[in-house]
Amino acid sequence: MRDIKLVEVRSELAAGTRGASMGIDALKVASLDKKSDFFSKFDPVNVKDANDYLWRGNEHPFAKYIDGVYEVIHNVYTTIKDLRERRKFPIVLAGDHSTAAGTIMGIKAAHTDRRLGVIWIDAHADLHSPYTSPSGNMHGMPLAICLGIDNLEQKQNEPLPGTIAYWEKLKNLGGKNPKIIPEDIVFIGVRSTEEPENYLIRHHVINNISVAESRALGIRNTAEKALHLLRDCDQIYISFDVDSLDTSISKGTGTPVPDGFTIKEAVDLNEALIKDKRVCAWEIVEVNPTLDTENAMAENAFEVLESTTISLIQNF
Ligand code: HAR
Ligand code: MN
Ligand code: MN
Ligand code: MN
Repeated sequence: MRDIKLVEVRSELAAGTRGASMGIDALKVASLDKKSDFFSKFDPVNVKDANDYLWRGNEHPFAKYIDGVYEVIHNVYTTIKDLRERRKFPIVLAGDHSTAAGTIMGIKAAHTDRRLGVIWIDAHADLHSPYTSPSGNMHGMPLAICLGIDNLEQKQNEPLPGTIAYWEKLKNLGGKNPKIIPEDIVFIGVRSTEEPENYLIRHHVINNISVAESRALGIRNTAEKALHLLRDCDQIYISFDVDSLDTSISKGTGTPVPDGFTIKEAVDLNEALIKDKRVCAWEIVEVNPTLDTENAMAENAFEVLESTTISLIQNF
């Protein structure tokens, strides 16, 4: 029996549009509207956010609010490390996706000897550094933080010395760098990347199972393929960014991208993936109800959250 712990992180600073910190509460509203008792079953841990930085102004154009983002990632890291040391299974509900860096650091720090694989279900590759980011939004950077990759070969920006100091601190948070290696990442549904990311994907041969390939394979075989690609890993973390879903489903996320997964595909995919006994944490991010109509994205995302959790409980 898995000992599930819900972790709530109202992260906000690393997205380009405001409102992702309300995503968790939108999921709760969705659960009530659907008359689900899901949230009554868990006593969540709340990770402290740093959203007050929004009122202090941003001093880091190529890594916006990196001082506040650092605090939140640090808080997520210590929370997840503690939970994994106590053999809990974290289900992380977060706002912006930068928190995934803290989740990865925490999992790794709790069991440094275990090789960690990452299944990243997202429209984006989130492989930028302050040297390459087109937006300076740090939700596009969590995998680069954990890989310890600056990608200076593809340098576009000249970050300020103060920004670089924070970036170095971030990469070194949570023990020895890197926490993961490129071959232990499997992207699913990535379809909106910039050239500096494409360079890394090519150079390190990072696997991406596209939406089209998933459909050709069938969702079950897609899950099997992803898990097989990580056959040398001892533990696996799944990160589900709701912008992996198709834009037809909802506008309620900061950076929607066309040609994504249907809800049924996302449900089937996550249900299948979480049955692998090496999976040790699951995360859902980037619901933004302020961009939405009638909470549609949260209602859809809640279906994925609930069905994935039930699959986890039923399988163990
Ligand atoms: N790659 C773009 C950037 O860095 C878009 C970032 C991504 N948005 C996310 N991450 N939601 O998955 O600006
Ligand atoms: Mn993302
Ligand atoms: Mn995304
Ligand atoms: Mn290499």
